[in-house]
Amino acid sequence: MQLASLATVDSTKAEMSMSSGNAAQRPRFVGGEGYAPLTEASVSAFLATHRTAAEHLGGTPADWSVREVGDGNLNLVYIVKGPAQGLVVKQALPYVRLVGESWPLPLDRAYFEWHALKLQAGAAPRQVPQLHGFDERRAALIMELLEPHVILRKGLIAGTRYPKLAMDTARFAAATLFTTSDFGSPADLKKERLALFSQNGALCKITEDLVFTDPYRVAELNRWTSPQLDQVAAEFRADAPLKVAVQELKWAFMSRSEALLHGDLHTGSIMVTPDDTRIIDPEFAFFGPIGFDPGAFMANLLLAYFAQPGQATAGDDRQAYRAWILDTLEAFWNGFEDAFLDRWRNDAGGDAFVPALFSDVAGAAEIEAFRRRCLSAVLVDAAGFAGAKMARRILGLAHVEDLESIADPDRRAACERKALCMARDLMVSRARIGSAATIRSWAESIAADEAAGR
Ligand code: SR1
Ligand code: MG
Repeated sequence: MQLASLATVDSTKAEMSMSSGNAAQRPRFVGGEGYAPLTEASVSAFLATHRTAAEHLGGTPADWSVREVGDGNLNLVYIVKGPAQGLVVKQALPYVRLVGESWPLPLDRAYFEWHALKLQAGAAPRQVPQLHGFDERRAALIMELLEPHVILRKGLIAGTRYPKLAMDTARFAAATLFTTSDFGSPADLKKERLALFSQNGALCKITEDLVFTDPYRVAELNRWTSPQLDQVAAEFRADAPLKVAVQELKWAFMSRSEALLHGDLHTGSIMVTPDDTRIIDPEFAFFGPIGFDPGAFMANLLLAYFAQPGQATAGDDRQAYRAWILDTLEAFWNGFEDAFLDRWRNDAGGDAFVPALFSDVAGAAEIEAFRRRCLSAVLVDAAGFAGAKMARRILGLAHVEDLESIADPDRRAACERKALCMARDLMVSRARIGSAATIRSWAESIAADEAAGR
């Protein structure tokens, strides 16, 4: 297949299958002639060239309204509405939007996001946005407009409960991680996918630097609530056991290609209503340790939890809501474990742990015990990754609105100190975690500890 010759790819003829045998080729489709950042003025003309998208919108380009709504760190995001329906155009910029053109970033990430979305749609069809097309020259995905969904992080700041969130996210994570692992995929397919997503290295490097390294050294782009957190930031940089723990986690992230990760499963990558949960933005997708995605989700629930005192008002102290966040964390982990084990017991299509080897009574008992040990180890990993993901949002470059929206710096720093205390415990003491209830009890005891916030 000549990737460079495909100017546009409608989802209806997305012929680049994951098993086409071309996975090891370096994609050559982005950044060449024809790429330019879209603007509100140019999006309609762009979509007019995409038959599927144009039909979806209805009417003519003159009838379409366009609004740029991207509030993430990397891309342009346009909402386009036509007389019939709406859609979203997400376009990669050739640099990190948060920082500017001084930090170049490959447009290829849109290609990996497109492939990841297709794989995720196969594993968890109701939980990703529908793809309408992919324009490789412009590094732009055309997708379903999720309405009336909101970004989960904003819902957590507003104090909204989402009854389906825990189980939907658990099922998404279990389905995508299991089916792409050696438990769920034949070895040749796993390796083919691994070869493809290994090329998303620039996005991995962001995580390697910003999550696992920069918060533990002096780095130009680091920032924190200062002067309130100056002391604790210095303590993190001097904390040898913590630095070993976080580098051990980094090594796991870099070397353990266990399953296709979403790679950035924070609460800004989830769109919700009380009845529906959709996972968006898998541009950081690559093969890594299974615990990384569950850890990212739990980290961001914990950040929301520790931010709640900063969101409290005279009429709502947020205590009940905080408890709901921890209920969600526990239900998520337990749901993930159950769903992953269920698939492993009943749908083991991979080449690792061949079911026929364990068909007798003794074998069945032994493999079941192994499966449970394996999920316990994934929880320990997830807890460690959660700690690393929390600390980077307080001491590193990219922060989260949960905490940033707390205007009073003393109040914000009190929340952040407790979150950092939790983050450190999760990394350094993760081997002691036997269940999600342990994570809950650690969070509750740090939240109740006046000294931890000082
Ligand atoms: C420079 S990019 C900063 C962060 O934004 C993304 O959401 C990822 O989490 C990344 O680390
Ligand atoms: Mg994102």
